[in-house]
Amino acid sequence: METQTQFFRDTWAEINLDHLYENVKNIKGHIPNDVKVFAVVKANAYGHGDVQTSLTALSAGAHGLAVAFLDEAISLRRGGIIAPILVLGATRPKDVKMAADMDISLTVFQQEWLVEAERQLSKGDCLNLHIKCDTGMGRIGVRTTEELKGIEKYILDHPQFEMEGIFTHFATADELNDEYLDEQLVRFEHMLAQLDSLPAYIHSSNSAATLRKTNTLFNAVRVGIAMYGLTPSIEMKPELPFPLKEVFSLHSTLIHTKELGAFEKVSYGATYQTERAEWIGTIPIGYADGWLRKLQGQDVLVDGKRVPIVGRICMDQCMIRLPESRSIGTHVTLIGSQGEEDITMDEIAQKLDTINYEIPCIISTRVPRIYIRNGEPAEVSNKLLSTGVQGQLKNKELQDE
Ligand code: PMH
Repeated sequence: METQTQFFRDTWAEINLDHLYENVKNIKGHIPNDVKVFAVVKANAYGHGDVQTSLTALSAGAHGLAVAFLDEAISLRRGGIIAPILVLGATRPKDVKMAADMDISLTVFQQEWLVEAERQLSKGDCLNLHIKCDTGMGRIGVRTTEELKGIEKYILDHPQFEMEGIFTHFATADELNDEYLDEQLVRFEHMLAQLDSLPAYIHSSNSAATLRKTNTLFNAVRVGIAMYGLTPSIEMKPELPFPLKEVFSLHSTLIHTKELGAFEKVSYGATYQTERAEWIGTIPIGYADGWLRKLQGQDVLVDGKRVPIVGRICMDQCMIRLPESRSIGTHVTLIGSQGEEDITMDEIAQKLDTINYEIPCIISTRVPRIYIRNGEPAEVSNKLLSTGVQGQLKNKELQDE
């Protein structure tokens, strides 16, 4: 693989598709054969890369894909994906024709939406719909059986619509106390009982429920975080039915080192001062890459050892304190392992007072992703450069005209 020609900086993320494959296989193995897996690949597959992640998840036995917005579904179709795709969030009625034409399933939770959507569709169109029930998440979804029956009837009465699925989403599946989840489940089952006939897909489980609550599986599950090798919550860690393997790791390279004398300052605000003579290295990653300023003081790995980030994190660079002189080009791991040492996504999440979900999502598209397949770097996605090059070509075309 000629990575050199595909990105031009010393910072990158590695997306281990072998780990993703194994996680999906293990999830499949954990649930009954007839329960279908929808791989949740919204938000560019939680920052991992939508098309590459989707193809691997599908090859490991996922049945379909789920995203938040129609744009994300279109991106997958344009990437050549033919598997079922469900948009979990709201879609504007004026955009439904696009979804029908691209065989993308949408979520419905308002009857007025159906009335408007119908106007966009022609005879012969078929739009697949999943009804969303709000059983206690309070986000989107029908809350009453009247609303549900109204939507069901409208769909059945209009041949442009197909009722393909019904679903709900749990608010507390990652907590070990099941009280609220059980309440939501009862409400969902009550709603299902109101339907004249059950659609093809009935689903409620995210990763947490899929891993720990067999009575929530129905005939399909929507799995995101576990597929990426991350545990839905810290309290679930001891409960995992099989080990999850982290897919995303983050890397950089020493681009500059120097020995500073005692009492020298480092970075904006001069917040760090050397105590004695110290080796300070610079790595080309900063808050514009999603390596946020709050990570000041966080360890990174150099030669298998932890060393701290010192001074403020800048937009594009930050500094680390090295135990001794190191050569330019030395590999620095910010998330992932080197030798015996490991910096997990959970460690970074804890430092940022957040959940592991947020971390790969906020590593910006300025960071190229290298895909590892069969243990080898197989492909690079550099969203920044691909749009940049197109932009340049457009400019050139304009100049030539
Ligand atoms: N289904 C829906 C409707 C979701 O919103 C999500 C994740 C999933 C399934 C997958 O959940 P998992 O990654 O825990 O398996 N949604 C979000 C969210 O909106 N904020 O964080 C995760």
